[in-house]
Amino acid sequence: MTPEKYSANYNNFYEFSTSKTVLPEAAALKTKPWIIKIDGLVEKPFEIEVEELIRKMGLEERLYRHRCVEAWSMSVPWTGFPLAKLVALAKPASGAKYLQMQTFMDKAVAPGQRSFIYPWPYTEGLTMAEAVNDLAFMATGVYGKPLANQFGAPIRLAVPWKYGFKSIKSITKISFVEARPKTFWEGLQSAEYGFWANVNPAVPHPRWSQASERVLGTDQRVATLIYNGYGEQVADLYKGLEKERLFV
Ligand SMILES: Nc1nc2c(c(=O)[nH]1)N[C@H]1C(S)=C(S)[C@@H](COP(=O)(O)O)O[C@H]1N2
Ligand SMILES: [Mo]
Repeated sequence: MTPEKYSANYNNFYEFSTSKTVLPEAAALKTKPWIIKIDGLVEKPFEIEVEELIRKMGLEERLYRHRCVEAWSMSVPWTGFPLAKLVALAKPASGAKYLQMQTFMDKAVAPGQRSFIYPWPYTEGLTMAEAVNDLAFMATGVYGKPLANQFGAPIRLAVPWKYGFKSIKSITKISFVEARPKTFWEGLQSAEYGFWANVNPAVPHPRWSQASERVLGTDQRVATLIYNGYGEQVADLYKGLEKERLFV
């Protein structure tokens, strides 16, 4: 949904971001219990209910910049835990090179999934090195409250140095795999939304510039920063990968 539609319905981001304000389109999603499956190249595949996972992982808060591929941005105060902790819990085998994440598939809950044009369910992926970087975050809340359904309840990814579409919502499965997984948008339109999708002002989207961004809630456009300003923490992840399309 576009920021314009949100702001037409709600006074501010705080109001629509809290659990009190579930959008009618997202109300049918039942998040209790919520089972997450961990499988693939791990010591032993398992399933875990999200409340139990949160008890094991603990919660912390992170204020992250969020940069949409469509050139708008905002800051988001997430609650959650580093993805690295979940990777440690999963005990991946040495052959595991990537994480593939998947959301639920339920056409009654998400009528958009009835469309055959899209390769539902939504999937995303990260390299193991990206997943264990301290910035990669599993969010369970925002603005100090549990995520509202429309924001990816009960658990979603936040990778702030990448364009927002990488941050898959309502995760039900994480598979540790050897080959690079095909992501949802890559399958549809790889020229515009690739696997890496790192923020870079110097690499335009095929249909618009990424040089600057509109800051939601203000009239400002500001210059976009490489890796969305997180280069010090993540630039090293891409050494030796210069031949890849790192910024689309
Ligand atoms: N599970 C899931 N996560 C997802 C998506 C999706 O379709 N399903 N879409 C992605 C894209 S392309 C965008 S723009 C945002 C949309 O988030 P919004 O509905 O809060 O605007 O979620 C991202 N994460
Ligand atoms: Mo999107």
